[in-house]
Amino acid sequence: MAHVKTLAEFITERQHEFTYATGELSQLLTSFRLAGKMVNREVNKAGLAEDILGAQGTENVQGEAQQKLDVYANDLFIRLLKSQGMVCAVASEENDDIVHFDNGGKYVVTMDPLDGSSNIDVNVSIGTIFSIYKRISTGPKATLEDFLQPGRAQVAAGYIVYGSSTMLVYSTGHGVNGFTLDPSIGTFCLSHPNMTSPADGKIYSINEGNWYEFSDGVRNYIDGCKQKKMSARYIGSLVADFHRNLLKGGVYLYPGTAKAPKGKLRLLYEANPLAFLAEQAGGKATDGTARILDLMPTELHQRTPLYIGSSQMVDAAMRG
Ligand code: AFP
Repeated sequence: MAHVKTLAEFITERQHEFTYATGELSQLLTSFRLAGKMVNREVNKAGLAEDILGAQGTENVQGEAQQKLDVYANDLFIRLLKSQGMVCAVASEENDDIVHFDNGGKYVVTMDPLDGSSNIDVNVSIGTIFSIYKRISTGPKATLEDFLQPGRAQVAAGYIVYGSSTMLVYSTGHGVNGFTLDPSIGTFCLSHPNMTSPADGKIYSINEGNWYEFSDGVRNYIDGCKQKKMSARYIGSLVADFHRNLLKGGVYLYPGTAKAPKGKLRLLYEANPLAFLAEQAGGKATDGTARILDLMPTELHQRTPLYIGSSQMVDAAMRG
């Protein structure tokens, strides 16, 4: 039987590619690896456990109802990141403010611990998205500036998709690799080495329910997709939509609308990490005008329009 490479082995083997101290990356990723497995366990039994499934009764900073699994995943990722000492502070989509550990750690993390959580109750794929940045500030406490770095400064980014199988996909700026969780041994195994985004594709993903709010350019592009008989695929879980398009070739659009010119998605927790991965796979990510990774964030929970996926399709969508 051919030897299957585990995520732990792969990280150790490739840690020389990480720009900073050897060993730090493996410690950083260990939290995501472990938390991902634990969230996966809870997601898989969500239908059985009444105390996990369903709304928590609180709202997050975006004013969205928090599902119980959101809260579980957020607490778990924060606890594990705190325990390994490399991370000084975390900004999460689920928390109003930065969560400080005051430990002088060299890195900060931004994350969406459970993206697409309105899909939990209906058994549809959801995901975790994360970014790791080197701190700019020194001293025991991280600052807001540590988090307001442009996306091109990410030292690593990744996502976990909890779908028909659970996968962890990440990049440290040297390509993108994907690992599938083998539930029989509880280990992520290298299943998708050197993932590359097809330059073109046949799938477009957009919430067409917002049609009357879209600009003429966006409507023109969608009309063109229909004339070419392309396939419309939209899960409403960004990680799952992005993952499918990365494998098959496609474009995901969440443009600004008349009511919400900056769209819905968050720059720090969703757009930047996925833009980093898209570019590392040879794809593209823009806000309709500018490269996502060059945007200068001004606030933690900033929103941005997002055009992401196969490079030729992103270009065509921008032309309108
Ligand atoms: P939820 O976490 O509230 O389900 O939002 C998911 C999400 O941020 C992203 O994963 C989806 O692609 C997008 O919102 C869907 O938004 P619409 O429901 O407006 O299409």
